Amino acid sequence: MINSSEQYLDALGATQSLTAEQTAELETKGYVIIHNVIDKDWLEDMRVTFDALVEKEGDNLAVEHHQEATATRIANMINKGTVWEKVWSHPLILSVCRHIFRGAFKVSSLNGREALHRGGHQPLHADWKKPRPDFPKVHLVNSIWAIDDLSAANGAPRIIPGTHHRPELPEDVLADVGLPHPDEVVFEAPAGSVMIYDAHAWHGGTNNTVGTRRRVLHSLYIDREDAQQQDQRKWLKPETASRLTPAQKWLLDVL
Ligand SMILES: O=C(O)CCC(=O)C(=O)O
Repeated sequence: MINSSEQYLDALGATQSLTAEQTAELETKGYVIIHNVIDKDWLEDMRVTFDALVEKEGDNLAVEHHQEATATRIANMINKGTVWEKVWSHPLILSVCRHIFRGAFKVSSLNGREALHRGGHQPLHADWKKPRPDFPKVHLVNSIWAIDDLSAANGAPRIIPGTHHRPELPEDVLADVGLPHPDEVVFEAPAGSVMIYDAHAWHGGTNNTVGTRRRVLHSLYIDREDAQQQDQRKWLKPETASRLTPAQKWLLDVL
């Protein structure tokens, strides 16, 4: 019988070794980019399901979390299609999370986002906004999944390498968090790539100046002691729960 975090993570396949280069990048930059995580058929399934949700939910999109004026958002995706289950419980992503957290974690939320034409710019921010008396403990790890090709022109996310080592929030130290940052790196990558990052690092969406499709997923993980962005005990539908393994339920903290 499984009864420890380590055993659940093993059962989820979070046992993959990171390369020395990935380990070094996570330490120095705070993020790593992995290509070809999503294959062609899975991508197609994601695109169709993403667009069907947008069509179906209309004005109610992302009411479970928050709406954004110039970007389409979908929240609570854990309950919105089997195609997403391989995302939030992906063994490689969980292996990277295990490395970054160095302790037990759980899913915080799974959301979708698409910067609309001439929209999508966000201030630089860290996903964890609370004080950090326990710095440098990691509370949040995020992964951005490219469903479409991401480019600087179509609003790919930017991230400032090394800022995961800073205890301050960008708004506390930068004169204007809306401006380009001299050190920023834009996550330009082909569809199917995933950027995993320590979500204390400063980052944000950029403007989609050309209007090409730019759908992404945000699969967010949090220290097991912290509160999920999307309380899975409240939101998990019986229909979703019926498909999940005990280890997946542990990862959602609904066991
Ligand atoms: O999708 C992106 O470009 C990043 C979005 C982001 O950082 C956020 O919504 O908090």
